[in-house]
This record gives sequence, structure tokens and C-alpha cells, in this order.
Amino acid sequence: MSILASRSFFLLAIMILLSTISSINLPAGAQEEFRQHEFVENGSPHVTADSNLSVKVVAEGLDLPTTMAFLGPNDILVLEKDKGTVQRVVGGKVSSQPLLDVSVANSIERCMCGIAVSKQSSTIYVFLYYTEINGADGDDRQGKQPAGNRLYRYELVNNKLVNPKLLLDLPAYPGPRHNGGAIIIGPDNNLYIPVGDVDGSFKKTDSETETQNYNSGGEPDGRSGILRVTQDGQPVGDGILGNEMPLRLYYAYGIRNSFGIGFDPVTGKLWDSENGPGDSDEINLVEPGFNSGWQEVQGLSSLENGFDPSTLVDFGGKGKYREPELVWQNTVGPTSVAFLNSDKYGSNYQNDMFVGDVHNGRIYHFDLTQDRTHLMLNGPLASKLIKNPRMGGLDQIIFGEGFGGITDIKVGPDGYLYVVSIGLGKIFKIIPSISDSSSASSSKQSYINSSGKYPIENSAGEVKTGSSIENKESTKVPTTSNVPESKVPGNPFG
Ligand SMILES: [Ca+2]
Ligand SMILES: [Ca+2]
Ligand SMILES: [Ca+2]
Repeated sequence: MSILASRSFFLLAIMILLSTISSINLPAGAQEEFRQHEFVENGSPHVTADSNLSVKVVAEGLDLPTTMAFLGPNDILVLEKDKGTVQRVVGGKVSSQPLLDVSVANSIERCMCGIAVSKQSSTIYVFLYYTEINGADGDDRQGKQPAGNRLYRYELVNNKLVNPKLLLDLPAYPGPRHNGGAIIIGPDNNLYIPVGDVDGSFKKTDSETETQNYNSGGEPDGRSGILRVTQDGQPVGDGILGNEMPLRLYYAYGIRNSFGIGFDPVTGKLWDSENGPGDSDEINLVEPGFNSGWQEVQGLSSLENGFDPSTLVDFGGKGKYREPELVWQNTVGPTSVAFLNSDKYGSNYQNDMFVGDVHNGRIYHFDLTQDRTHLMLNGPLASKLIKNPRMGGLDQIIFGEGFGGITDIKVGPDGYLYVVSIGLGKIFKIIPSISDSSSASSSKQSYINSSGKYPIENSAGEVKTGSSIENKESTKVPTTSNVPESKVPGNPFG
């Protein structure tokens, strides 16, 4: 053996030894912790669909950021999932102290979840949705029950959030998944909030309710729907499905797990994304009284054996089942739904829909049909079914990749798209590239050379699918993943 070869061998041996030691020394808790995460934690964000657009980091060093709201240009409030904190990012700088720090249950999907901001003359209201616990952050991991999934209205005074007013007190049991909690202020100025089934389906307890389409289930209790309340937490007029509380608050029901809703700025109609059990993630048009069908059906009903729409709960004919507008057969974990109500990227993108996902770090871009009640889907996607993450035709809807697990997309006051990555702990902004057309085309060339023109096939190694936390029936898609095996999230309920 030459000196060089023996030295290489020696280095290799050291590396193996070190990696063995580090895996031995990794605290068991840390590994458990890791398995709680169902989002992709690496990536190099870029806009794959348009070389005239690039990605800029707005903030970094955030600890599991979930959702954000804008106080003004370059002034963002962002939530940290497990710490129960509201951080303020001014001019790209995260403030040294949070504006608020509450105690949250944070196991799996329990969270500091949702935020919205509303300015009423001299008062700035900040709405927060979180899984509250009487104790310390994460005490639910030691078996303590959360107090509830709660919607509060705070006031922003002297850079603090004060005067909390409890607007909604919703179940957090059995949990820990499907708490929902994105908050959107609608064109009518009311609050709209998706709430999942809080893991209450197939439990044979009172957590099986009518809003999960259990005909002889318990009374609605706030789970499995999209709720609508005024900014004071009151019902908005007569109930769509009924006037008893809390049914009166339901705008939609039959929802298993949703992290994102958005209003079409053209029609004022609501859309949502929904997460299925390892399969059948959905995008839906949500008319008032919309029934998404869970737990009788998830995804396209034509694929559901023995589905009988007459078995669904319809609240005396007021609820209406509607098929999804798009279904991912293998879970991608769709989250935020944002409509770009600006022309900052040109008229091609104006009023289009953008959806982020948490398992692949992808942003999807959709045109809507002329009447704006469907997505414009051509070729293989016209079936409304995405059969696998490398299916042909997917490139027509993939806008960006490499963002880590995306938990929020919003349009800023400046008209640009902002993206929260829980996996990378960052906020990104998508901006037009500063370049003339010739250098833009050369940057496209370099992208093609370095990353591959066809992200579906060539980035398969970065695509992590079928590895949802959601459950074991999720189909494993073979990939040549460059994510170390230990980093692939497992099923905490395994
Ligand atoms: Ca806290
Ligand atoms: Ca559905
Ligand atoms: Ca368009």
C-alpha cells in the first residue's frame, strides 16, 4: 500500500469512526424529535418555471416558522411553531425579543399556527391561532393535554401584543394532528379559518362528529370545517348549515386537514388545499356550504370503492359535496394557497393561484379557467389526478423548487410573493431578476446545465414523497434520494 493510499484509508477510517460516534452520541430524544418533522429540511430555492424570476432571502435563523402577516413593507410578523413566539422582521432583521411568547402544545402538528393582521383606524389587531397549553411549551410531549386550539385577537401596542381576547375555543383532542389554523381575512372583512378533524376520525368516540360526515356522529364541535367569524369572534348572520352553535360558524365541512385557504381576488370565491391520509391531497373550490366529503371520501370519488354520496351528512340539504379540482395521489402535503393580486411579474401571473407543499419544497402555479371555477389543467393533468411526483405534464404547474417545507405563501404589500420555509427556517421573496434579456437567457442556460431542464425527471433525487407523517398506507415512491436515510421522516404513529 502506498503512503497516499494508506493515508486515504486512514482518513476514511476516521470518517467512518466519527460518523459512528456521532450517531451513537445523538440523543434519543433528538431522533424522536426529528421523526416528528414531516417536511423537507434542505434545498436550494429557485424558480424553475421562469428564468426572469429569482429568489431572495428576506429573513433567516427562524425556529420552525409557520405563517406570517405583513404590518407594512419590509415589516413582517412570523410565527415559530414550537416556541409559541411571534417574531418581527423589519428590513430583513429579526428582532432580538419576540413580540409575544405564549405556551403552546407542539407535538407533531400542534403549533403556533396562524396569524392575520387587521388595521382598524388607530388600532392594529393581530389574530393568532395556536394550540394552547397550561404549562410550558411542549408539555404535551410528556402527556399533558392541551387546553385547546384557540383563536385570540391581540392588539399591537409599543411593539408588544397585548389585551388578548379569546374569540374561539376549539377542541385539541384527541390530536396531535390536523389542527388547521391558517387565518385569512376575507373580502367581507370576516375571519376564515380551516380546522381539521384534530385526529378525531376513526376513534369511536365523541370526536366523530357530523362535520366528518358521521350520520349518527356527535354534534359539530368546531372541527373538520372552515369557520367564519367576525373580527369580534361573532357569527356572521344566519348560519349556512344551521343556526345552532357552533354549526352556525361553519362555512364548509368534511375537511380532514387543511393548512391553506385563499380568496380569488377576481371572483371573491374561496379555495382551499387539503391533506389526505398519505394519498389524495386536494385543491378545492369552496362554495358556501361546501362538503369536502371526509371521512367518507378523500380525493376523487370515482376512485373510492363503493362511495355513495347519499350517505354524506348534508344538514337538511344545506351542505353540498363537491369534487376536488385537483388531487395528488401520492401525498405532497399542500399548505398555503395564495392568489397573486398584483402585476409585479407581468400580466401572465396576475391573479393566478400559487400553492406550496411541505414534503417536496415545491411551489405550484395555476391558471384558472375563464369562469374561474376550475384550474386550467392540460394534457395528462386534465384528469385532475397527479399519479406520481414524476408524472409527465407536471412541469406545467411546477413554478419553484428547493424551498424546504413550505408553510406559507403570501403576497406582500409590495405585490411580490413571499414564502415561509419551515424546513430552512427562512422567509424568501420572489423578485424579477435584475438583468437584461440576453443575460436572462444565459442564466436560464446555466440553470438547465446545472439543475436540468426537466425538474420532474432530473430532480427526482430531491423529491421526497410518500414519506408523509400521515400514515403507513402512504405509498413509498422509490427515489435515489440524496437525503440520508436517517433524515427521512418516519411515521410517529408507526
Ligand atoms: Ca413559548
Ligand atoms: Ca374532498
Ligand atoms: Ca396566468
